[in-house]
Amino acid sequence: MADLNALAESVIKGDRNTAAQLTQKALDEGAKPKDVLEKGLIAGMAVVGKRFKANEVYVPEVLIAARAMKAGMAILEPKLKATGVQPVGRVVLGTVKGDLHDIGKNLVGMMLQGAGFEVIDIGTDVAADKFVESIKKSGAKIVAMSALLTTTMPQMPEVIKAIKGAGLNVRTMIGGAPVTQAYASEIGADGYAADAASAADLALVLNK
Ligand code: B1M
Repeated sequence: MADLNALAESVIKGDRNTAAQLTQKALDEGAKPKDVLEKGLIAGMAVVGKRFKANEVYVPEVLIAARAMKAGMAILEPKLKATGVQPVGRVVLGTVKGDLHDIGKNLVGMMLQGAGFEVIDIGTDVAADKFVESIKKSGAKIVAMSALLTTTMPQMPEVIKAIKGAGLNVRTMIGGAPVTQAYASEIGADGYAADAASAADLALVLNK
């Protein structure tokens, strides 16, 4: 029997070599790719997300855990595709126009992947029309925007306006250090999350 708890533990510890080895071993032993993903890699990342939210671990530990998860994902992904396992949803993620900060956005992306989403990361300094183009191209149902500057926050309602103008039916979520729930409500975003782990939880709710 494949030891998926040990795989989850290797992600929590950020041990990428063990995560890769245990992913391969689980597949060799006949574990279903979906179980390896959900009970191994995602389960591990969920624990890291909870600890991050509770300030029990910090950004470096999350980055190292995400690296271990990615090492396992690299082995698992072809098998998932071959067995037709679908991601739980698809999210377009970017930092808004004029803003080059990407550390928080990247963490959000990792947590979203850790929760089973396919993430289309369109980078930093992203104009409203590029968000719209990416939603159309990918068919994503959620758009996640990050802003770290008070001067770039006003780009968020611009993106929402462009999405509505294009007649797209997507849920919008926002975050970043200067962003608040009050601001999300003011601009008509569907959700706000204060940190990367909460962003993944929120996306799961918006995805329903
Ligand atoms: Co800049 N910077 N920076 N900077 N920078 C800040 C943000 C600032 C607060 C520093 C300060 O003055 N005290 C300040 C903004 C002030 C303001 O607007 N109120 C500032 C400034 C002014 C600037 C420049 C204008 C400086 C200059 O050139 N004069 C310039 C702007 C460049 C631009 O974007 N156009 C600039 C440049 C830079 C660097 C390039 C040097 C570098 C960015 C490197 C990079 O990202 N690749 C940088 C950095 C590193 C910072 C600080 C020090 C750290 C930001 C960070 O990465 N934090 C920052 C000061 C600070 O925060 N202490 C600062 C760690 C990261 C994990 O946290 O991004 O908040 P954060 O993400 C969190 C949450 O916010 C949330 O989850 C994450 C993890 O839990 N979250 C989301 C983020 N996005 C989310 C999306 C969601 C949900 C949650 O849903 C979609």
